[in-house]
Amino acid sequence: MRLFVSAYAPNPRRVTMFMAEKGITGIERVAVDLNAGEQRSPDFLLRNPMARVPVLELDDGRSLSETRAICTWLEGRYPEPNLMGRDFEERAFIEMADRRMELRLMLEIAQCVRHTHPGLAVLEQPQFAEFGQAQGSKMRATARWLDEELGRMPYVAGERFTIADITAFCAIEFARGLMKFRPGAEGFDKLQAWRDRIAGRASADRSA
Ligand SMILES: N[C@@H](CCC(=O)N[C@@H](CS)C(=O)NCC(=O)O)C(=O)O
Repeated sequence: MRLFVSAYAPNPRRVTMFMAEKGITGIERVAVDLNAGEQRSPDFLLRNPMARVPVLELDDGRSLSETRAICTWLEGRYPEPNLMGRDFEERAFIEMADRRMELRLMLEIAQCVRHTHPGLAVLEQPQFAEFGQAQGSKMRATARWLDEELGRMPYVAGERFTIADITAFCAIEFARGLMKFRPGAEGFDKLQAWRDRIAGRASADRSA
């Protein structure tokens, strides 16, 4: 198997952190240079016509993309430790939390950065700065809500560490770099404390 990734990109990081939590080793990593447009090369488009990383190439040659789908596959192949739910009910609640993190927090951060940061102009054309700034405000509203949630429970989906924490953490870390977002500096103390706790996990180490 091979995993197509890109340095500093948050979605591939979700998969590599998920793998580190499970202690999965032996999957070769192939670096895709997004700034050079390698994700739009004919070869790569055969793997993922959406021109995005991550992509997991399976042993039978098929390519699986979409971060959550890759994690679902890995969870099935390497069930322990469980990160996506043990029964249908737990799976549903974890999916709810994870999709909120992906479709709100991560997407708002990605849209903000892609439309406001000069370094992302190579990936996003045209850039709409006003739209990007509005996404930044929406992200802060989501962060405020998450901060309150984390006052009631220790992890994003409840009482234990799950894929939803990985999605949220990778989003926040991306915002930390490119939006200079520090939850504590904006009054989100519980979000900051959660972030610092997750950052202490071995899987949060980029080289993991
Ligand atoms: N929905 C996709 C999103 C993947 C995605 O947006 N990947 C970014 C890197 S984090 C990418 O490949 N960007 C390349 C581009 O915009 O051309 C997933 O969940 O994997």
